[in-house]
Amino acid sequence: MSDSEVRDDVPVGRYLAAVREEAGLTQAQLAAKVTFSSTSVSRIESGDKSLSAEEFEAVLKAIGTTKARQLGEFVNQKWDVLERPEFDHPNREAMWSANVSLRKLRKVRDNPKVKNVFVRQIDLYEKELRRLAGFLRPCEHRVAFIGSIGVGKSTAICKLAGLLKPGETKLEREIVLDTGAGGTTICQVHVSHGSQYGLRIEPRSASSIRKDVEDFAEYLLYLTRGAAAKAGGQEDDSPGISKEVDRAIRNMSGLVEKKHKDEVGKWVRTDPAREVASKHTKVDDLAIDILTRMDLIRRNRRDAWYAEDSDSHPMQWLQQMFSDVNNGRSPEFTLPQKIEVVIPEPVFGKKDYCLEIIDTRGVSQDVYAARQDLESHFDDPRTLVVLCSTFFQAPEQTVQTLLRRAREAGLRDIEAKTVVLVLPHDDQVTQVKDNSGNYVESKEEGYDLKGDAVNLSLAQMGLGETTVLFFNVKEDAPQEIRDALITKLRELRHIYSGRIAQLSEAVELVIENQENEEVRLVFEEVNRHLSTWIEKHRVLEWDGQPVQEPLITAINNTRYAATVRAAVRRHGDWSNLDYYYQLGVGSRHKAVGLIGTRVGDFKKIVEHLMSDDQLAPARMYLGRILERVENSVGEAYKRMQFAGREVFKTDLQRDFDFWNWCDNRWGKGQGYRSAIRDHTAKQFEGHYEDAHVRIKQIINGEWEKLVQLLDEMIKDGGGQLTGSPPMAAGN
Ligand SMILES: Nc1nc2c(ncn2[C@@H]2O[C@H](COP(=O)(O)OP(=O)(O)OP(=O)(O)O)[C@@H](O)[C@H]2O)c(=O)[nH]1
Ligand SMILES: [Mg+2]
Repeated sequence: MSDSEVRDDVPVGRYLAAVREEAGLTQAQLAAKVTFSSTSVSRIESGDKSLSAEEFEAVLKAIGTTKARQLGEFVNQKWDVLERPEFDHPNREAMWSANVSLRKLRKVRDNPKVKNVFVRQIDLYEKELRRLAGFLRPCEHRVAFIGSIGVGKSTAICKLAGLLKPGETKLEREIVLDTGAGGTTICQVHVSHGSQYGLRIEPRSASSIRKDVEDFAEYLLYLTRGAAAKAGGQEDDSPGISKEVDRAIRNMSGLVEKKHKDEVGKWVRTDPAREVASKHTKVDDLAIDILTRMDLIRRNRRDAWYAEDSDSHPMQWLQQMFSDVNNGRSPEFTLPQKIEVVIPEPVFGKKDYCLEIIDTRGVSQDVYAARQDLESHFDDPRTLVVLCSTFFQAPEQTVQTLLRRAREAGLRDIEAKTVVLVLPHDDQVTQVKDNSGNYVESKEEGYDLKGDAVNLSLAQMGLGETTVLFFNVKEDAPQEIRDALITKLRELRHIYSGRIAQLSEAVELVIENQENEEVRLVFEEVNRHLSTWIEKHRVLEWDGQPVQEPLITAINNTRYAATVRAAVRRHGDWSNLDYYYQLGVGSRHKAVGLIGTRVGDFKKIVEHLMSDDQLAPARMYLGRILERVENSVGEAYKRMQFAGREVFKTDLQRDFDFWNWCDNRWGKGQGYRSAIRDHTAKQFEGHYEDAHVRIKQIINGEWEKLVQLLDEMIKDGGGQLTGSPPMAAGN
């Protein structure tokens, strides 16, 4: 190190303070070890005083820990390709390794003697290194809790995130988020770290609220007409909208059911909503009446923040505020589509990660679990999915459906990003019996036995590596679950740093072999094999399931006709039964069937080549090709899903004949759900020719893109075909 000042682009003082604290030294103790005063140490740490390189070295030596040595190395590192991360970045070493490898690649590229076959490898490795480092750089992650209504998601989240009102002994009074008998959380709730306690909402659109109110109104009219309506053909007594929304509309419009004692002391219930309904005959008129009572214009508040001088405890304030918003009881807030709960401490107490916990609206038995707001979490590579299950049924149906669907969607790394969280209540675990029919003797034994059963079910789905955790909120230490979730996130990130390590190894091989003629010939042979395969498979063979399959399944798995009716009222655009989302999924399934099968074939060829000892020098390279292809396929599936949704939306949403038919079918006798299901299936067979053609074109286009990617990686001259400049950033 020279005697110049320590680099000023690194907050050395802040890092030194952390390293000193970790070593258990006070500023005075450190000062005593070097020739500084305590004040100087303090000024260095706050960044007010700069250090010479010698002084810095002396301070690090005085601290004397491994961390101090690492800090010295870190400050001297030349981050010339990637941006320098923070010293406490959890994957700093992997990122450094990426930086070094990228630098080396740059140098190899500058060698005029390097042959084409190596240039293409350089391109591939560069793109992959940048992609992986790009994933690792941010430490933001989401942890999404998903499961059936009433399994205890909100309760578990509050226990884990410390959202607890002090001084309460009863569980439901202690929990800050709204909890109840099921059907409680009205929309997705995000818990994140901010400057103060508060709450922000994203409002639902006026038109979607109106649709909900129309459903509610139709249901009320049915109730007030009673038997007459039944004769007209309504086949069940579900309101269509969810329980959570029903409750909020009643609160917002002041039409809450009341309970009082009659003259003889018997409890009777009156429903003012029915009284209002009895004054109307038309759904529209009643809906407008209710909407007027809801006074949406006045409900324009979007956030609320805890006042420091408030008399109440922040948790008590948050609990009240959240409950008011979640139930539609606050006159200033409208129906939310998302609630953000902000707390002034890092979530889970983690400073090196920035976590956001997502509570989701429970999956009701009335509808199919395959909702976009839930499944989208699987597609986000940064989100950990926590599938919550009751104890006795673990892994319950909702969990299984979502996992099966994630597999069908062609997702990689499902096990790496999913946790099954089993939530035993009270003494449920003691009711487990072992193989000989005896009750278990301890909680651990109960968890073990149940864990085996859950693991077996998951293994039968081909997902045996999924983490299974047990959490009894009344007994088990939240810290253990927090730690397990963080470990899972670490492992998820570790997959990426592991891939960087493999790439770094591959880079070393390129450097070693760049002028080696023998190795070049091996690569050329490998590429010849792969090229032959590509030539044979340039065009996709068309067949497979119809795109409407998941939609038909979703209609079929809906319990009440009123739910299907509610989707029809919205021309298919409804979160509980979303026609377009399911058609997007259907299009994705088609891509998985066609492209996925092809890629599976390709993988076999690559693995075969990798097992050939004569081609050993190309193993690393082949592995990287596979990795790149698999990642690109995953991206293609996501694009396909999005495109499928949009393509059908254009045609189907405007198909007024179709929707009119579905609308008119309501009230004309039993079997509404199957009638709509069959009519929908038939409609897709004979209509939307353009949309079907478009889907085919898009899937073919995605395959062409993948083939082009392979060409670029493998074929002679492919590198030039891309037209991309050397060292293009990202992928
Ligand atoms: N006895 C007992 N009750 C529990 C436990 N965990 C949750 N509960 C209760 O179960 C009910 C449902 O819990 P919630 O946390 O509201 O469940 P949820 O999954 O968020 O429900 P939704 O928001 O409706 O999907 C509440 O009444 C909780 O108080 C537990 O470990 N023991
Ligand atoms: Mg909840």
